[in-house]
Amino acid sequence: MHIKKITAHEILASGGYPTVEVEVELESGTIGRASVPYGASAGSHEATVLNDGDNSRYNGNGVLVAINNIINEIAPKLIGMNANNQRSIDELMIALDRTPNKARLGGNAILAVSLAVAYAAANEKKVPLFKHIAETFQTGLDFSNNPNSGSNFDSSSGSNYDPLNLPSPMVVVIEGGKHADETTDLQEFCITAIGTESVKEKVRKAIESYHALKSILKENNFSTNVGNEGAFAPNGLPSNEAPLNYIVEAIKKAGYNPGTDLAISIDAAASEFYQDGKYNLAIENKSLTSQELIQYYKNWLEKYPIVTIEDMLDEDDWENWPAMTAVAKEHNIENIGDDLTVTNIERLQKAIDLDAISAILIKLNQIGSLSETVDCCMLAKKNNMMTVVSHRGGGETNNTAMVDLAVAVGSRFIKVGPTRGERVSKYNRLMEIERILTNGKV
Ligand code: 2PG
Ligand code: MG
Repeated sequence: MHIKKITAHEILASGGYPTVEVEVELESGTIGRASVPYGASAGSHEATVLNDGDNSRYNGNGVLVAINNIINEIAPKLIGMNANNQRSIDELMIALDRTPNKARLGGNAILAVSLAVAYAAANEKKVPLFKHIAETFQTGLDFSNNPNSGSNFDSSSGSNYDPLNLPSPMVVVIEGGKHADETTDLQEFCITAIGTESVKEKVRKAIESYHALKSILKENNFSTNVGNEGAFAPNGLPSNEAPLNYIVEAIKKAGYNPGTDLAISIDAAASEFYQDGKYNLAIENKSLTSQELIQYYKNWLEKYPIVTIEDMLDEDDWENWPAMTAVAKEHNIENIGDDLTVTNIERLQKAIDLDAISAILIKLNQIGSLSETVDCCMLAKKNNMMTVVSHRGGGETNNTAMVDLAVAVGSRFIKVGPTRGERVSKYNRLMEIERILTNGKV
């Protein structure tokens, strides 16, 4: 399990800019490889994505400095360490960085190494990444084989874990905000699977509804071009509420029940339209205070089958978040923090203390190491808080570590777009994990 060699290089992410990919080789010859994403509407309290700032390459967005940091600073310290000691390795990199937000070595550099180490260790153990994460951090989920089980999904699964507990798809179907031009002020409208069937069926129902939405948008003369996350990004919608109507219609058109099979999730990403104490809803020509905005949302919660809301207020509007959570609770839905909490245990603890949220979005690159991400998930779990593991809007890669993480910590949902290779790779991995668990080859 000892690390022999670490290599790093630039690859392109879905946004067309470079990101970091790392390969970790063990003494045995086993290799672990990982790449990391970057956000478009990144919260200002996130770990740093270290870009070169050299305008002669990729408009300054190269990541050669991060790569040099891996080769010259991180690798020499990690060679010879046991890849199974994930926490020590992550702690060593954090100490080497010496900044609170991984600004010196780069959150992108540290996370890519952190994940490549985890893949190498999992590969050496010949177990899937989700099982390795669950064992390493003792997340409380038991994916070990059950020798007496059959392979029929409906009777008993191949492991001690019930695949019906796998995370469900939260599929972004309409996107606006910073993810697409001239669309809604709010960033994301999702079709979220809330039924009790297998992941494979949930994916099918949600994606069929996405296709139904395409025909509905076309009928209403909207473009069905897609944005960053592979969701529709129609220009000229009359209001931020319009997508909610179309989504309900689409779910019905696909033959499902809004509110029982499939429901709606919203991510406002409100920091992006907040300025000097006001929330500016440009397409409606409105400028609202926090209290007015909460009332505006409340009206939707009464009318539509919404099950989760996310970042409905600015990332530093702490004093108004508890009121939003209270409204969510009245409607029996979850209020998720994303830019507010940035997968950071200190911000999560503050949110818990203030009753500012009831659930948390998790993104590995917001905090920048596997150990810290799992710690955040476990703190949420300890407080009976749902976790939702998410893709990034700016640039994703085909790496699927976020899915294995979601399974390992028992997340309720994964939030991912419905089309584009780097998005469907996540759903394909989730369905693969379902097959692995069902067939008992964990
Ligand atoms: C979000 C994400 C992902 P971004 O706000 O939840 O959908 O967007 O990666 O741009 O921050
Ligand atoms: Mg968000």
